[in-house]
Amino acid sequence: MDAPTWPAEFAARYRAAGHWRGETFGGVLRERAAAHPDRIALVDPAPERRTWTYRELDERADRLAAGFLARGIAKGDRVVVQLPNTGEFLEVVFALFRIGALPVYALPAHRETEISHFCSFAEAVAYVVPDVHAGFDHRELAAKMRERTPGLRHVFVAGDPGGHTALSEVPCEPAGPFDGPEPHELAFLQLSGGTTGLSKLIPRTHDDYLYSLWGSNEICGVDEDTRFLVALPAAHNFPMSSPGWLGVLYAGGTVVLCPKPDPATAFPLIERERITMTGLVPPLALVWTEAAATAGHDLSSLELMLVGGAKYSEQAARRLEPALGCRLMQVFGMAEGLVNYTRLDDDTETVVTTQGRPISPDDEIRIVDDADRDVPEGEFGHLLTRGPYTIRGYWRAPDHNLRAFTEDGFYRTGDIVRRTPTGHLVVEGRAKDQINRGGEKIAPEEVENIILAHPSVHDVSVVSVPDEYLGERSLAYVILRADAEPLKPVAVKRFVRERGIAAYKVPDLVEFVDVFPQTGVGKISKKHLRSVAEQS
Ligand code: J2J
Repeated sequence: MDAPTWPAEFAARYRAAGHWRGETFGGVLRERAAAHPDRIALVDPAPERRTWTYRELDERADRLAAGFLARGIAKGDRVVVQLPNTGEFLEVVFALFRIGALPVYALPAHRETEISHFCSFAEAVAYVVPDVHAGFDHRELAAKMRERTPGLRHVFVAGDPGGHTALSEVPCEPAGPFDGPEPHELAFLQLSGGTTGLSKLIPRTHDDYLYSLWGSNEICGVDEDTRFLVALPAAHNFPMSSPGWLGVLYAGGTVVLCPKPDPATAFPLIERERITMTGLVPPLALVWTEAAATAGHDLSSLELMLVGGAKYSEQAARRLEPALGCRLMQVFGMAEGLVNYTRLDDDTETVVTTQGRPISPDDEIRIVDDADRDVPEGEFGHLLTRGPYTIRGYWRAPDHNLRAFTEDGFYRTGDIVRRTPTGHLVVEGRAKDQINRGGEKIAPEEVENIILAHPSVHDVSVVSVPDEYLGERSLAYVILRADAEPLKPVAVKRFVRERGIAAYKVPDLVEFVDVFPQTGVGKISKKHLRSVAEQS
């Protein structure tokens, strides 16, 4: 088996409670297309405004699915999808959902290091890319991946294909019915933020994810009148599911894709498309809050703004509602499952000082000390969780799963939280070795391994340092070899960048030191390093 799943008695309980409804993504789109074929499902505003009705999206997914099948992509196959916020992204994933092939959601910022890992670890048969995005030619990267990954049989390009296959050539007439996935089967592989080296893959089923969608829709008030702006990268779990574009399509609303999340791009779209809801990470929420007063755009259609992905400061949270003229909802979620929201009827204090409470009455929450003993109510500790949409294990990672999950199936989130008397969680910090750079997660070990490959470097430790705008930035402490020529910080950064890695993982700061602070057992103390960094 590729990943542990819910024990039978839990699955039966979640079905009996009505959480798992026995639907699939492909089936849901089909039903919505039958119920309201001519309603607009999707708007891609750039470079020319394109729209898809529910019927068009459904037909398009069918034709693409037929084309993928004809090229030998089958149920259970993995397909790395790296597309920006464009209509093709949704067409491709719905086509794959229909076949039961599993999208592996790469982010547009990912480069050689990450993509190579996804292609080889997931044993992907296909890789879907744009031609050129944000000045980067994805076709060249794709060519390298094909050379390096023998099982990678296809590269599909949205746009000019170069030497690969144009996505526009793929669709064809469906040749007849085929076996799609069952509701309890996997729908896709989402990415973990990662703590130990490269990202783990998160196996999500149709049943469990769809439950998190309709639970989110209820809480956020999503319905067919919702017009949702996808401002963050559509492949990220937050804009996909909380309630995200998948939640909005589930409810029969309209999804509008935003090519870039800056106010200059987003505000005119909000005005023109009469956007009612969107979601942002805290640094962007800050920028929008500051820009709203002078932007000169009518944002009055906006009813709800979700902010999550990283800690949102109370002061910033207090300023959002008056500046943007909409409700704020904080969301504390994770691609592994558990999602918490403040509620529409929570008072302002709760909305600005907490990160919300779980979606489901069947989300089990434990807050424990280092020895896994429950802490007294109201005190802070490690957050463990188990429930109807939280995975029981990562994909093909049995050793890691032993550490990341308790024996009875609770996921160790790595977050330090406390619970208020109303059941809301407050995120106090993090125990996992991860940097949260404005919502973008960095596994220090992944960056350390790259820097260690530099011939002049003896040792390295990457830690987070506080940052007013991003919350955290990354700092690499580097010990050079005794015989090495001195290096400049910029040379280390260039070395990392040239290795091919997402730009947000390149260390913001580099400092050369002679020794790291040590703990009693001789291991580098990240906690200590962080406090040294904070004082300097
Ligand atoms: C503090 N830390 C937070 C918050 C996430 C909705 C929203 C976010 C994500 C996400 C998501 C936080 N305050 N409000 O998938 O559906 C940190 C925690 C958490 C980790 C998960 C969703 N919201 N975090 O951010 O998988 O440390 O999901 O464990 O990217 O982000 O990261 P990720």
